[in-house]
Amino acid sequence: MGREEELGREEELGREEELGREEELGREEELEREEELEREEVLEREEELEREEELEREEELGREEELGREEELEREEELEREEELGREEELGREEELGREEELEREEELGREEDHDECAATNMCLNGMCINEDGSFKCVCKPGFTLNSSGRYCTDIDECQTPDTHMRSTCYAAVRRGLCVRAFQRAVTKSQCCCANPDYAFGEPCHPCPGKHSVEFQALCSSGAGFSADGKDINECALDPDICPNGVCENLRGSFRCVCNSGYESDQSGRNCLDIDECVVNRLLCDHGLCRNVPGSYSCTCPAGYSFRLDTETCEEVTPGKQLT
Ligand SMILES: [Ca+2]
Ligand SMILES: [Ca+2]
Repeated sequence: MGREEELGREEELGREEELGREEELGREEELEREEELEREEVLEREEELEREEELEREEELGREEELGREEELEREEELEREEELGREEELGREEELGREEELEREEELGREEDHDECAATNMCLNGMCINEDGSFKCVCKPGFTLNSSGRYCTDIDECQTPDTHMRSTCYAAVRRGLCVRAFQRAVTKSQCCCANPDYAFGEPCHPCPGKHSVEFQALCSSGAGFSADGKDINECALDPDICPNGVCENLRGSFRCVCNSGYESDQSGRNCLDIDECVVNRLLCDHGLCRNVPGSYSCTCPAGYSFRLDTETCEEVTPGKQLT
């Protein structure tokens, strides 16, 4: 009896102890789990912080880029504003000039109020009205021409007129598409091209219109050798090197070359050609060897002969004669 009770109690105690241990174990496990959770949470929070920092960094970079772009835009806008101001200023200046011109015209008109013609509004437009006894005269501004009525000036369409007051460079020739031998004096197109259609004119330069072209006829209405205003072109002044081996002589509508000795002019009279003395005079350098040289000739006499200037021949050297 006593033993059974004791056994029962022991069993109970054992069970209780076991339960207590189990409970303790459970609590420990729970604690471990909690700790792990805490660790995980911390890690998660750290990761989140890192991500946030990265985002912030990215945002900042973005902002900086945006600022850079904004600055660029601002700079561009400023440049545009400056350009516009420049344009406005220019326009303003032009307007002012225009106003000044108008005032000048008005003053001019005002001064001659007592004389009727020039006082009329728009009289001698684009020009200057000059009062004369019982009459008047319009003097046009450059680039304008008097209208057939004589009462005002109209703009000259330079594109329609073959020659203008514009002066530029005249070139002696065009070689392989390049204008060569520029003349020093600036001339008008007709002063250049009507002198010689082989010339070239302008900057950039263009070959002159061909001799038989419509353009040439329009440009050189007075004919070759004359400028558009009908005046003779001084070819010698235009091209100082026009007569190599000669002297240029200006002629009305033309020119000619007066050749140096040893040269003769060709049929055109505009070129000086070397004379081949050896061919012209077969007796030249008799007994010797004649050699033509530009502007002259030379004689080579054989041994025992010497050149005599008076006869232009090689003569046998005789000791007796040499002494005399
Ligand atoms: Ca001439
Ligand atoms: Ca010669």
